[in-house]
Amino acid sequence: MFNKILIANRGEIACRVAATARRLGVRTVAVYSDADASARHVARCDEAVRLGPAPARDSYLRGDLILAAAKATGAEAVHPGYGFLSENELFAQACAAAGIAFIGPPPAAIRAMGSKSEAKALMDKAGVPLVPGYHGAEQDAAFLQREADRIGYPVLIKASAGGGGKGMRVVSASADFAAALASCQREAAASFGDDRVLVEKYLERPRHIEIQVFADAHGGCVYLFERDCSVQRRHQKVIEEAPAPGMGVDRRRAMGEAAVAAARAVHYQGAGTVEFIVAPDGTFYFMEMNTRLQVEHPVTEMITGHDLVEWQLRVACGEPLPLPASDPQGALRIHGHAIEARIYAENPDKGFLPAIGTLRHMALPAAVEFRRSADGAPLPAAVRIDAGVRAGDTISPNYDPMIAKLIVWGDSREQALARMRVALADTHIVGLATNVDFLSRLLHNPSFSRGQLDTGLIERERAALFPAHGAVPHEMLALAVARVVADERAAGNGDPWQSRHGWRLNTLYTRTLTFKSQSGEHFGVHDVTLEYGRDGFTFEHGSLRTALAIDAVQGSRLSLRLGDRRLAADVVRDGDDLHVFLNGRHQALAVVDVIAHAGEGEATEGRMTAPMPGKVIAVHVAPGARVTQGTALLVMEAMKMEHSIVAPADGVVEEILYGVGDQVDEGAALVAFTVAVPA
Ligand code: MV4
Repeated sequence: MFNKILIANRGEIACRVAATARRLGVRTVAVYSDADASARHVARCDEAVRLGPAPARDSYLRGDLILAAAKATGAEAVHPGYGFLSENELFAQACAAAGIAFIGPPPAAIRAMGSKSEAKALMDKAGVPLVPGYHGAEQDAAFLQREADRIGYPVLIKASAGGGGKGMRVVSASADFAAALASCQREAAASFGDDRVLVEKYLERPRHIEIQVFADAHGGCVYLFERDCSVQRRHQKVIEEAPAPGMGVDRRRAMGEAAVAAARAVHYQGAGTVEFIVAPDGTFYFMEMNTRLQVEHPVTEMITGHDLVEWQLRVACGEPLPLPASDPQGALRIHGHAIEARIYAENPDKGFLPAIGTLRHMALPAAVEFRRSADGAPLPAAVRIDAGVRAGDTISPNYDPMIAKLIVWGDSREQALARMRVALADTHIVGLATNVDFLSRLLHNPSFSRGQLDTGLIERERAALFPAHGAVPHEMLALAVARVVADERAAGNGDPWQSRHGWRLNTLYTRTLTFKSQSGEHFGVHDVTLEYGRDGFTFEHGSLRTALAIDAVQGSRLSLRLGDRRLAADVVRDGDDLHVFLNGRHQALAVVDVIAHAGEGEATEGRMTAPMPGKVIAVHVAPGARVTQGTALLVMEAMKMEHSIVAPADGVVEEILYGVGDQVDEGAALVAFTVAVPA
């Protein structure tokens, strides 16, 4: 086993590789850019080497600097993670040339799988099923037209150099083919510098099912079953799970054996994923092979109980697969069901634009202890969090905006679904937009819950997954009000006479709190009335008027009773913003409290004016009194509510311009006040 490896990546995958290396007693070297100097992955490694400025091209893509760091620290191997240089054949070659092990496949395998058409030709030869179509070198338009007519419509034209859905055209009728071909060739030339295309039978509502394969340097090669990654949005995976819902034993074996055949066809070594596109009737076709460990590898680890990074390290230093040589495949079993949700800093209300900002608050579900399956095999925790950042970190625009992966395991898909719903409900992130609410809605979506998955699910369920933002539910506002009141109490405003809102022992005191909600371009303003009663409050919002009592406040956790309902939620304050996390839903509310800002702009002049028309009902201080900021000076009644006028700063009350019972107009000067000049 290696003594020391360099992890040429960042974020959650770097932390994850470091965790396994540490467990195996392998020392780790982190590399980092200036944006990551205090990042979690640096803290998780034994040593760290600065690469350069934040942009990936100046840091994590600089293979020369990474190799120099490996040599300088004596690392015997480099783990590339995924993305960055993980499928860069030249970097893999440079590692070998430098005598440093590249923890991944041979460069030739990377090359072979890097070209769509070369990969398909290899698969065809290996007997791996391909979508009916033409993948050859002939690009004459008339020839391709005849091929399309032979295949039968609808057909799909794909740029050979394309990927991730770019440069694809669906053609439904022969008459449309020529124009679509020309357009696809033009786009391919412009986007990839290569106008070659292939033509395939178009599969309607396909699923994306991929097989994890693992090969060692001694001819051993196994499949670790499948992952269903059909739930995607613009070719970005959102939810992945293993095993695939509805997968039969025979089809699993057929796909697994086809994937092993694909790996053997390119003399594969290490962790690889063979992606298949699957028609609704279950027929599967090779799509592409990824020559790296994938983001979603944890769901495979959860159902098999194996650590794929440990296998990568062992295979890279020449060990055989850690399985019985007599029947390695037979030693692998599926236990239960695992689901992964990718938590991204992105804003679903704004087309999933990446969100940047600082994680002011990040509460993630606790990992749940180990389980043992029916046959006693050790299984991973039922809830696993792979996070690359922690509270206080800033999500940089330079890299993929992933915050963490939530991975859950259950005895069944239903149990895994239930655990993921709870895990998402316990994921509270404040400071930037995330996709957590969207993921929660997805996990509750009936089609998804029934396992009716295909690559068009999100688009088809759009109305349910992206609800128009309507009113803010009463309970969200009640929790927001409770947070405001709890914070005021905590700030020492317990004394009713000193309360900024003029508590009156002998009369009912009511106040208005105004909140603003924003979602995308939509704004909402929500007025809540709170009556202070002897043993609690009366809460009024819209048509609801009911008792509200705060039962407990522990940090961000609030529990209260609203009418006959009991509510418990995290309500996190971020400046003037309140973030309510209740039962898997997150509501952001900005506190707009008129009185709190009354007189703010007048502190320097020392004049205090009425924020609205009303009547003076109490005067607390006499002229000449020396007061501190926030002291209640007088109380006026307006709009059936009482409002305290408080000292805007430390100072002296020169004159009270009105007496009890006087009517005052909005803006009327009430108090002549001299701000104390700091000593
Ligand atoms: C297809 C297809 C339907 N028919 N090929 C999208 C990008 C690349 N992974 C291949 N893709 C597709 N190829 C045929 N003949 C539909 C897709 C496709 C898709 C495939 C897998 C996962 C998500 C997808 C989303 C849109 C389209």
